[in-house]
Amino acid sequence: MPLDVAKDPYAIPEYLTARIDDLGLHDNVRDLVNHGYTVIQDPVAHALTDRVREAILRLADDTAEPRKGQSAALLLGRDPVFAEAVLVPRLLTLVEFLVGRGAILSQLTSSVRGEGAAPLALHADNSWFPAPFPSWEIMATACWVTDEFTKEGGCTAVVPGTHVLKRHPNQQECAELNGLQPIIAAKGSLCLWDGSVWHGNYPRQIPGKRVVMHMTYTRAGFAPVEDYGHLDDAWLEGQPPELRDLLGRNIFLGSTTIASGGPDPAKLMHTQRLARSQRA
Ligand SMILES: O=C(O)CCC(=O)C(=O)O
Ligand SMILES: [Fe+2]
Repeated sequence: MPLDVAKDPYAIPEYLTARIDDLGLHDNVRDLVNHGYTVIQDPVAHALTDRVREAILRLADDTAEPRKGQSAALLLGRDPVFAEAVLVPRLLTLVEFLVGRGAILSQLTSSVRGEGAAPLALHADNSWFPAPFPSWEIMATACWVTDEFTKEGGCTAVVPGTHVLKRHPNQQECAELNGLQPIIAAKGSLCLWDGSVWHGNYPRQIPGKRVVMHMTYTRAGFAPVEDYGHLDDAWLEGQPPELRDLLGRNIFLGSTTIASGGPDPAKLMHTQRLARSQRA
């Protein structure tokens, strides 16, 4: 089945063709190529959805202030359902289409949004990379809808087609939100996008809780070659401060803990400053 955009990086690799055929994913591939996102229906995901939602709500209550009740992070291993959830066949196949064979789980976190929750600003998930983004995708993110995605309910919002621009939205684009569309999706849907497409979400205007699991996968090549996790603060004591930088200890990547429910805020701000200074 020919794709509308005939670009080499988007060609389906031979080893994936049979899986994409068998699982009936050609429409999803076409969405990803043409719009930068797609909504996946997988019976395995639908069967797990109630358990995913219950586990997130339970674990979000265990999170310390100020994120208590609003997020639970570092989810894999905290409930058996998550090990099943990261392997949903249709999701993994499309993740592989976007970010290659051997893709690595980068983040498994969640958000709980109640009535009045503020909108999330427009962004591309390639947040820590300068433009132009490479022609191939760095990362893929899926949002697992555990209730229902409606505009009033504060669903994800996307500007379809912006993935081909290969850059971040600028201030004016973030303010104007031209072309922004809601991703309307039923309970149990998986909304998947690449790291380049511009998206955010709508404020929540209705009672109840929007509970979403955020699943990020990245290319195998982005993992460090060597893991220096064993070099602790005691080892770093008295060493030049640049060594801490080189080991990534001052940036937010890897700083999420179960108790905090998200990355270290000071490190996140520091990383944002670093990323902004390298952007055009
Ligand atoms: O919460 C949402 O609707 C979108 C969150 C988001 O931007 C993401 O997971 O990349
Ligand atoms: Fe995002």
